[in-house]
Amino acid sequence: MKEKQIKFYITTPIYYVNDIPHIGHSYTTIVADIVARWKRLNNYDVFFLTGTDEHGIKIVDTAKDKALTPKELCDRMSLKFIETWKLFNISYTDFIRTTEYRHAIAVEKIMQSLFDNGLIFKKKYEGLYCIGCERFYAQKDLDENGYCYFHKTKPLLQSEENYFFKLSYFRNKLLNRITDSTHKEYMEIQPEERRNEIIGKLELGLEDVSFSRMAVKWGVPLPFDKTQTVYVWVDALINYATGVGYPENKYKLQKYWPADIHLMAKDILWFHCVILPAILLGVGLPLPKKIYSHGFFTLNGYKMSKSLGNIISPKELVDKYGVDASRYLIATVMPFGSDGNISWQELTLKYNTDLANNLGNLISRITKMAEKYFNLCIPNVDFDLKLTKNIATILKEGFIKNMDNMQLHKVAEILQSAITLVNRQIEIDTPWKLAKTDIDKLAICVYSYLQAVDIIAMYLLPFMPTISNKIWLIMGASGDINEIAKKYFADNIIHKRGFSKGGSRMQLSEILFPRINKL
Ligand code: ME8
Repeated sequence: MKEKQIKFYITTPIYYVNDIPHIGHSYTTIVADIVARWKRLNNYDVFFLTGTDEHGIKIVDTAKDKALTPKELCDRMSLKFIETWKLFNISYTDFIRTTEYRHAIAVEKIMQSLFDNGLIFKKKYEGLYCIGCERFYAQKDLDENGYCYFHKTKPLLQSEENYFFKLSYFRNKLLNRITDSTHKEYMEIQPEERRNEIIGKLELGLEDVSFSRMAVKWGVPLPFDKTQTVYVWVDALINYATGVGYPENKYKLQKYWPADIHLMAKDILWFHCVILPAILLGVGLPLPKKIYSHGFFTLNGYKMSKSLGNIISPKELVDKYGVDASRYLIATVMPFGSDGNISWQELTLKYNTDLANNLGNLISRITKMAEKYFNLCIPNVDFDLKLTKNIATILKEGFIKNMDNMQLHKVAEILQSAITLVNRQIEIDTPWKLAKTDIDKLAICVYSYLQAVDIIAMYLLPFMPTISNKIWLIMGASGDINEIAKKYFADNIIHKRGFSKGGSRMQLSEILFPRINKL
């Protein structure tokens, strides 16, 4: 009987189309992809949603600057995100655009429900608005010169009559869901220090927020007052429900809702931990299970963004390191949760150390040995299980412990230690001496290295989907690596005959990770 799959719903933010995709956006999306792939390999029914945020004043202004209509800008720029995710081999289930019809229906339905539930009221409002963030700020939230911390620009005074959401009504409920881990709808926020910041702010009190705009025409009109459009952030947050079928596809919604993980950087945590859950409470939808925020990639201490002109483009990165290596480097170069100042030197150093010198070198040594002593034919012997079992244990424990917490830099360390272990075993065995004294023992050694590398390749799959498959073929392993890995992760049995079968042929390979000499 087929085992029932557990669902796993993971999301990235939907990115604004005023900016071109850079490695900041790529970081979140690649991390989400690695986790999604890992979950699929562990037999979860994964729904992975990403997309673009296409309404609001920022988009209108950018389109005007480029002499385009907002729709033309959105079509062009959302395509750039789709192309970038294709470049990085991102395995999303759906790509949502907030200008799609299905999304307008969802936004209208939610706004109408909030209105019908008595949670929306009209009020005149005056405040300081940062267009970069698309939000109002109190003076105390700005720096000493009155500038936004994220965009280094001065928010402008805006005043209009808007529809407000009774956010204050949800303060205690939210605090309860965030702090009481025994609550059946407990919402976990990570990392801990960000969670504490959110709790601290909630404890100070919550003010009602404006949920509509009179002056912004590029948005979804309010169903109960067509002269105003829905505030872009509310429109954006609803994408997570639209993506899994809200409101019409009840089956899909029931299957995947709520999200198991909403992933993002710290800049937009408040919206996800406070505004989104309050909307969901207001319409009676369950709250997300986990909200994970990571740090910023910074260049010269500033968050990377097009407006600051300090971006590294995905194409530059892939041209230099290749697709799979770029995925690995971006996802593991900084600890998840902290900020990381990034440089080409640092990336190249990590590429040379982890990939060219450790993994690449291991594959090349084993293939050379197999070619020289066995003409690339896998020896037909029983292998020594000790090395393989060690590798399997290190990897299994490391992945289980760190993958669900997104600690991908730790997972990378564990992968590297497993690779180092095989490299070290080769030094201990001294195959070049055995070739002269004990060819049977050499056969057992080489066969053991192959089995160990097969297991490493399976664990590398979420990070390097193409190169793992290549390594699998080089090692002469047969069958679809993805299917075999699924079975292996489920029962965790290393059979004495292994994955690379005795008598099969290995393949010679090009150098997988050519060393880069210029830092
Ligand atoms: O905020 N370092 O969109 P956005 C790390 N549309 N991550 C970065 C980054 C950097 N330098 N720059 C961007 C929005 N990111 C809204 C979201 S969701 C309902 C609406 C990533 O285009 C990171 O995930 O400004 C951050 O949270 C997101 O891009 C912001 O993307």
